[in-house]
Amino acid sequence: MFTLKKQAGWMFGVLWGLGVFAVNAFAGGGPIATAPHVPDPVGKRPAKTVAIHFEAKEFTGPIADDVTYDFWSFNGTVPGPIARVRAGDTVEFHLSNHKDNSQPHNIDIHAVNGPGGGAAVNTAKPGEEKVFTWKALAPGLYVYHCAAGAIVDHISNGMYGLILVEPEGGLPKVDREYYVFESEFFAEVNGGKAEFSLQKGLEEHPEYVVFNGRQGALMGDNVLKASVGETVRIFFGNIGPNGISSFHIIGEIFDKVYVEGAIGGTVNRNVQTTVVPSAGAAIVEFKVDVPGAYTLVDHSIFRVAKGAIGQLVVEGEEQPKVFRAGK
Ligand SMILES: [Cu+2]
Repeated sequence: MFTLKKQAGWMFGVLWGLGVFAVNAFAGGGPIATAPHVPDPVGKRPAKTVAIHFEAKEFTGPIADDVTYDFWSFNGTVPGPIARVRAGDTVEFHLSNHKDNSQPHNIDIHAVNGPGGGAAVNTAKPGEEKVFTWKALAPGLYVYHCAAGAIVDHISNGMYGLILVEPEGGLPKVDREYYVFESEFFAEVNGGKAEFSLQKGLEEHPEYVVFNGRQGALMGDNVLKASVGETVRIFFGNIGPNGISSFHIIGEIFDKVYVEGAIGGTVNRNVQTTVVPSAGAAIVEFKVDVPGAYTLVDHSIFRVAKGAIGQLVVEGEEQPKVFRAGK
């Protein structure tokens, strides 16, 4: 979570000028952030009109150590940003398609009530911008994705992410929030280059299954962090495109799971592993009681070897009444 909102005016200008606005909580003028970060809570503000700006961007980047992939993305990251609005907001959504791209792109937002989740009216050719306006009627955590062309290649190449529609009054306060997104990549790998394979998609044999767009995105210097006693909320999405995720954190129990990302429906308590369907989401919350490294996995455990692993490192004093070696 960020405290940028209060100082956003001048700070945005300064950081942008310095070229270090990597977190881009407000890049493009909307309430968005780049994984694993999450925009500030909407909280108790009244409903209003919110402008969100996405840009379809094709780029080449790492998918694993020493292996690159030609990604298609929203805003140049995989997954795309997480956007945050509240129920009752009217969203003026701008989708531009970078002029250097090879493909038309659009966006199907699962939070939208309307044809194609918006995709029926927002397909943009390279160099074009499309705008559509929709009202967020139902709170929840929703997937968005590109649905242009044959769809499968646009989804498989990285065009997806999450939008959170908060309920009126906001979600309960927590200490930390993170954005984690699981996806499969179907590829033939040759000489440091992974190339999309339609055949592997049809066979449902992913070469990579990753959190936040590449192997190692949540490992090493990029682990998630928390302190003993804090409550952590993870906004978790899974695109598939084929696989159902069995999201689990080794050594933790989810105190609360907003099942299938629904807000206002069932909240399950004391959950070990939660099922997240293709193009679905879940919100999990848990208090971290004991210091140490906690490993995020898709517990369809062979997928760990394909990249479905990350870590949350918890710092603080040992809590021997909760956990200790020996008697
Ligand atoms: Cu696309």
